Amino acid sequence: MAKIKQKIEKIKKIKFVIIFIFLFSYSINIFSEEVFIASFNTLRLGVNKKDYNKMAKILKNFKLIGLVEVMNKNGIEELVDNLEKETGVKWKYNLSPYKVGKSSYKEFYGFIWEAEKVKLIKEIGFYPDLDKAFTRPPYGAYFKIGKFDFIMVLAHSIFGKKESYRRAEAFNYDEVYDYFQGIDKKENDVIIAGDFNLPGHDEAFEQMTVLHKDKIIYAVDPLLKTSIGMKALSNSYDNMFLSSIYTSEFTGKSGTYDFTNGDYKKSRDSISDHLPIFIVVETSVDDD
Ligand SMILES: [Ca+2]
Ligand SMILES: [Ca+2]
Ligand SMILES: [Ca+2]
Repeated sequence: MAKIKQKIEKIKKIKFVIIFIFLFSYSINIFSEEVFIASFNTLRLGVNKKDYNKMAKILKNFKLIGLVEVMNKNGIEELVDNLEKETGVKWKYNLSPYKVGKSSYKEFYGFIWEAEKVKLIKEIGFYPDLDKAFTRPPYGAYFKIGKFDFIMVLAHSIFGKKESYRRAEAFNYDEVYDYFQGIDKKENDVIIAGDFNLPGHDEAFEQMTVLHKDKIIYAVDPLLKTSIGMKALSNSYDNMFLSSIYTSEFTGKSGTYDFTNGDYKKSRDSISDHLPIFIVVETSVDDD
């Protein structure tokens, strides 16, 4: 009899522990605030013909989106107008102060965000590319979502005639990271996002992804294709790099947003030849 009683006591204890674990993890979930941050190569926004309403339907899934290949202010403003119509809430944008590139082709970098959720703390500006290592020097701004504040840097690497041109540029991204990391001693969240014209695991990024003391990772799996060919998705060119030491706010969840529905040509003609890529971050805490 005593043995049975003991057993029941034991079961009660286990039950209590299980309930406690359940409540504990549930309470974490109550306070969790996961937010999707994206980057997107828009394929000449403002110049190419676009279905802006469809584009807004795609991008409304994210709270902050970094844009490359923005050709003019009208394009980004039309996108913001459509996002506001689609979501019923206010959106804002930031455009780099000038276009960058070769004399034959230049583009702006841009950010768009849902105004209630995301705050632009400060525009930081271009990477001071003294060695002229980049055709389009990366551009950064300082944002805050919930408690999570971070510097988001946009990059659009050279495509060039050969892969070696792209690699030559890619070797310098560790210096871009160091520059933006060095801007603020206390703030250490730096996310470099955009179209790199190389997959994240390319050896040209190894100064960052293998050798850097901040243990920088690429967030999007290179097995995921991020650009749209005529008959299929192709190449994993878009990604985000961040420090796995400092940016523990990154949940490890990331991906591409495939809006093509298998219709590649129409997608290219009306939206872009790239998919948006994203990371999911936890915004209820910030450690720096
Ligand atoms: Ca921070
Ligand atoms: Ca720093
Ligand atoms: Ca952090």
